[in-house]
Amino acid sequence: MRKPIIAGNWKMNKNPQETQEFLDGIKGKLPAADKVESVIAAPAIDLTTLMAFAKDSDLKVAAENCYFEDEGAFTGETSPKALSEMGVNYVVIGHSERRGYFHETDEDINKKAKAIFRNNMLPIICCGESLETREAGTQNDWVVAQIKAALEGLTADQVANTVIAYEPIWAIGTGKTASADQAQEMCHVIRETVKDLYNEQTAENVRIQYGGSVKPANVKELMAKPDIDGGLVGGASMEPESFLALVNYQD
Ligand code: G2H
Repeated sequence: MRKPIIAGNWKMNKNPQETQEFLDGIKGKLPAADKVESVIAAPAIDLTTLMAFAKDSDLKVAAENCYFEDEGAFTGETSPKALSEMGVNYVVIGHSERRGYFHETDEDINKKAKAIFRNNMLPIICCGESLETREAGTQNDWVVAQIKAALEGLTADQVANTVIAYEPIWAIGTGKTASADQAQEMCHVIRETVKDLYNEQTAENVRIQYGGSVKPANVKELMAKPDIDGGLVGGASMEPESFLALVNYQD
């Protein structure tokens, strides 16, 4: 039985003070950790504030990126080792904004996934096709190739603990959500890919999120789909009330 995982992705928004205000708003209102995993992925400058809150609550914390080396002369990068030492649980990698604006490659993402496991954290690996690819009808091949490249060399045990986020680029921040059926279809393709690469048990355990204009109004329908285990949510995760409505979608 896979545990649902709803993760906010704040992108490059909120400073530490705004982070604290958000946390004051969700205090005592998260679902029990055995029901739903509630995660916030935040800019590196906000992680200390989030970790201070997380130690006494059911909130899990994600970084939005890290480098694939543990330390060294890499000015401006974030060390996965340091994130792990802070107690950070997850790192989001391969978001389409990082692939697009910062030229992150499948190879970088694979190296980052390995660095995250090496440092005892778990990756949330994003994948997804552009509108052009969807209109050409080649979205399944595109996403399967991204998944194969990202998981290259990972063990079955590691993949069973990985979170994969399917985010069609045409649905990100556009208000255009993929229909629940479109999202389910691709999440199923991803699970079948994991089964082909590893085995049935690994495919049963890997958790797959949908991301792209998820909001309180559509979260229930998406979460009812058999291969959708969670959401990666940008815009609708920014305010306490909306984030709480998402993580408490079962109520
Ligand atoms: C997709 C998503 C968060 P939004 O990027 O990962 O953002 O929910 O605003 O579409």
